[in-house]
Amino acid sequence: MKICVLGLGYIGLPTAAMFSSHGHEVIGVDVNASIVETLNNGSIHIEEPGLSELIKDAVHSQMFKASLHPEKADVFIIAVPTPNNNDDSYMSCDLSFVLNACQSIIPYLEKGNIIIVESTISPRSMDDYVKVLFEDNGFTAGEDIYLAHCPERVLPGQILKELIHNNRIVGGITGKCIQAAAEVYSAFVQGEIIRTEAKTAEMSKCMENTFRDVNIALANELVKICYDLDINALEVINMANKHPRVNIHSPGPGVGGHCLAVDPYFIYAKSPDYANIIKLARDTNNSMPEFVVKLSSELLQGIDRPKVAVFGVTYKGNVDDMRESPALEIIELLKARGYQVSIYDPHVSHIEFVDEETAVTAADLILVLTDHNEFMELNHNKIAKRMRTPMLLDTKNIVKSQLRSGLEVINYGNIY
Ligand code: SAJ
Repeated sequence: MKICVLGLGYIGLPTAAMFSSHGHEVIGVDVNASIVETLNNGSIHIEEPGLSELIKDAVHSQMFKASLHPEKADVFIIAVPTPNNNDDSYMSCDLSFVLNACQSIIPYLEKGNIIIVESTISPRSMDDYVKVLFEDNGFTAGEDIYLAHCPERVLPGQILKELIHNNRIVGGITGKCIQAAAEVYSAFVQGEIIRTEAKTAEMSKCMENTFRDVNIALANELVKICYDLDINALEVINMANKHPRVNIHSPGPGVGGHCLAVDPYFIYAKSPDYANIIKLARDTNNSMPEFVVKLSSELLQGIDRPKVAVFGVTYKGNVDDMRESPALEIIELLKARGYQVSIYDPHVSHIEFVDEETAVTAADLILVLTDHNEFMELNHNKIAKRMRTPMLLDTKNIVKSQLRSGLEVINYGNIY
């Protein structure tokens, strides 16, 4: 099979690498010339364990090359971004990158080609927009071409493993489309290949992330309630989760990333009259940055010109991705209160970020916003000596108090 992957980001690139390492010729297409150049030199532009080796080998063996333009292929896989539209609070799904990618392959399409959309899209997008685009160009799905939505479900940080072992949903426009797309993934998927209609696959993917978002909102709401009622929220969660059928997720500073903070709106925008819990969960998680800043300001009361050292700006631990990260809003809110803010993140190089020592020097509060492994191994004694007021507020519950270190560790279990 020759495969053309459009969009070489967090999903497209590992998918391209996976097909090429399983003996298929892959052409990867991206609109960004510097990404294309980096890849053709055998390097990568994102952080993902194991990916750099795969791409280096694939470029070397000429099984993978990157380009600014598509070519003829047997299979076209679309893995481009689907952000939220800026339409008031609906935040509907912006399909423009997906539709542009579809349009860009029209000149290369041949009878029998398979086109798979992997990008997360709102329910009914394949039927109402993607299928229509190809029909308008003279291609009938299920007859001339095979069209399917096969949402990716991999977790950043373990993408290569999950691409192989996760179950894969294959949602086709017709039965023949389902069959054709399922064969494509049998190249490397060892999990179950689940066959369904395109619209069911779309809704299922959006709902998976919505389930997690709603569950996290519940945990975050519990933190606020326990703060109000003087109860240890972390102990409550720990205890409730000992029940065999309860699994409350972990509270935090908010929900970020390009999935949980985005996809629930795709459902809400399509059915706003019914999607009540989904919207409320989004609002609750969006309110967490304000809550974190409120807690910080209570801790900093009475301190002259407080300095806050923010530890971690990525949307979650051990990745370099800052998309939709609640830390970014928290930093803005802290600055708006007139606090001095220093930022340390061992996974991101940024002109405004500093190293650990500089960040904590003369600080009054360390604010842990991301669960990077590095933050579990801090030397509290050393840090406390450099700070003006040795306090640490851990929103991710990863920092354990160290005896006689002088650094006071506060988390959602003891904020009351
Ligand atoms: N978070 C919490 N509490 C938790 C778990 C996560 O506050 O208990 C926060 C994280 O800190 C982060 C956000 O939620 O800010 C999202 O992190 P995540 O690890 O839950 O998920 P993502 O966005 O990295 O990946 C999700 C995954 N979906 C599910 O687990 C249902 C992944 O499998 C999907 O492929 C991915 O979205 C996607 O692309 O849609």
